[in-house]
Amino acid sequence: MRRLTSILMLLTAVMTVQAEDTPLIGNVLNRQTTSLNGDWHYLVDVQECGYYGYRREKLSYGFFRNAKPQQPEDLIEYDFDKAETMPIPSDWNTRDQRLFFYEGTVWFHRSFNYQPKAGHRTLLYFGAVNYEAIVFVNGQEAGRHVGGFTPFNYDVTNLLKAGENFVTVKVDNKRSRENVPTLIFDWWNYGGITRDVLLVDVPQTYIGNYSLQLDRRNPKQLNFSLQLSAKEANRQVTLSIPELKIKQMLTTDANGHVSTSLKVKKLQLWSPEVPKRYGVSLTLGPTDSDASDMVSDSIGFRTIETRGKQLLLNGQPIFLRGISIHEEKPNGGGRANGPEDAHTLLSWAKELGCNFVRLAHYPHHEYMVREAERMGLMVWSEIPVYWTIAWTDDDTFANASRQLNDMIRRDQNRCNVIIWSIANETPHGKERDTFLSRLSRQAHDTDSTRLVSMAMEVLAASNYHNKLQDNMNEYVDVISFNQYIGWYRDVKDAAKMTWEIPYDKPVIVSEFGGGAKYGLHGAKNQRWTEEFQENLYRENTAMLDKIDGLAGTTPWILKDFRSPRRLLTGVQDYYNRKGLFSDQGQKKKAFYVLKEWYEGKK
Ligand code: GCB
Repeated sequence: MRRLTSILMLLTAVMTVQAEDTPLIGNVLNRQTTSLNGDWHYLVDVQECGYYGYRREKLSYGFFRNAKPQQPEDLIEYDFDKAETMPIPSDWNTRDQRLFFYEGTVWFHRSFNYQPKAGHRTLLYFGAVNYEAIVFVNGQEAGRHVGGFTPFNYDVTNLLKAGENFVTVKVDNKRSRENVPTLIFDWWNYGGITRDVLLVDVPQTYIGNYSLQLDRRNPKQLNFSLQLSAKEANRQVTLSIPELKIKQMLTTDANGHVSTSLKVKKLQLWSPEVPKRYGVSLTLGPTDSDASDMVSDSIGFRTIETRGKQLLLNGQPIFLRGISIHEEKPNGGGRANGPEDAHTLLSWAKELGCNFVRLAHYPHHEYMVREAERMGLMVWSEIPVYWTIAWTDDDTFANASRQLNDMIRRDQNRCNVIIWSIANETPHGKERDTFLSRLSRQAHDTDSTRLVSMAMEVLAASNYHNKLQDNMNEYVDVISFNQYIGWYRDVKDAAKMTWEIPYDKPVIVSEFGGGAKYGLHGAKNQRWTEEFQENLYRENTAMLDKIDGLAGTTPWILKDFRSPRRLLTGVQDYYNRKGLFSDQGQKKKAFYVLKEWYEGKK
């Protein structure tokens, strides 16, 4: 063993340049990028022998070195070039039958050609990797990231060389009690590099991220701020919005930061009916030099606020005709990851009459939010603080907090996002309250132009009277709760139910629903039939109409989705069947009940 170690260490001795943990670049889709999507080689490493030695010591000559035999007698027990390939982005569970239930480590590897540009830097960007990613470039660690649904990037300039380069990613989706989400959750734990991989070409100092928003209280004022990637003073930043005849020159302060407020006279606000966005361009001077940077965006403006139990969009009361959606491909399952998937799923929501979608239970890919914005759909975006998190673990909190931050930072210029949700169905208790109130404060501090909510539970009803009581009520702007009358409780109860939400805030019923297998027909009291689900929707919508202050609903759920908790053979077959569409995209009868109810809410 020792001999092998030394041979390999010699073989693979490379420089020890470390890449830095680089703050998330904003609006990556409109930067100068080269896609690294496509076929990547992969190796399934059940015991992580590419990373740990036989005494579980960390190897300095692991698979990330991409070693090749140099002499005929050399022993190297892996070869990425001969390994099978998988298209990226994707999930391994639906790409390789052997990996359907697999939770563990898979190595991904590809090579690419690169020519450095003088005075430029290169970021390596991942839209998402589930769950833990350790990223290596040319055998050197660029960084590691936890959390399966948020983007991250590393400045890899110093790790790259002219010509052939390789990137290797150790992806591990093992669940653990301390993770976010934790050990149990009702969706498939799809593993892999599930979103785009990009090389981003930026100047030495570049536009890091920025925010352009309508002032929360004053619809005649735009607030703008921008942060450079470095603390460089006296750089000129130009903000222009040609359609509004705005061209504003600003100079960065010692932190490489600019901010300003602009008065606007006539602004067409974004709304589901008219999802207007304005072309915006940002330039970092001096222009016509290698140091300049330019980013364009298209940004909409709206206000969202509450008044008592009312929700106001652009100052007008609005009812959120919503639906919950998991990030799965519209026809056939697997992780959704592109603009086409987004368009199909959101078209179904539009057909249902929706003006709102709840992207459950984690931040969805960026195309989804952008496509929803284009199509006039408001968005609830959420982090996977789901069921029972390790409330007292500092690392767990740091992880959740980082996911919240990155979710907000990625989408802060998407005006259709109106609600950041910090949790789903969490158990009452002091420790939970501390954890969640910190997250709520963080969301408010990071972004004052949106509302904060979380999906709560009504614990028990006595004499059919449901009273929502949750200490978190004071930390959220919108009260939301899930309830399953007709599914986890008798449907006949619905008509008798009364609801008391003792808080002067708008109310969203963030989940209700029941399962049906598409094509299974029978009496309305026969579980799993489309008629059962149809009746459940009838009873529930009638009941919801009696909730005082109801400002919207997001029934559970648009489409059947894979879940390891749904084992009933012949009916569930590892699918949660509460979709209004089947996993193959066929409409069930309940779809029409909800559509009709939403017609009446317009
Ligand atoms: C819930 C959860 C959701 C589940 C759903 C169900 O309350 O929030 O993630 O999938 O119930 O189907 O039981």
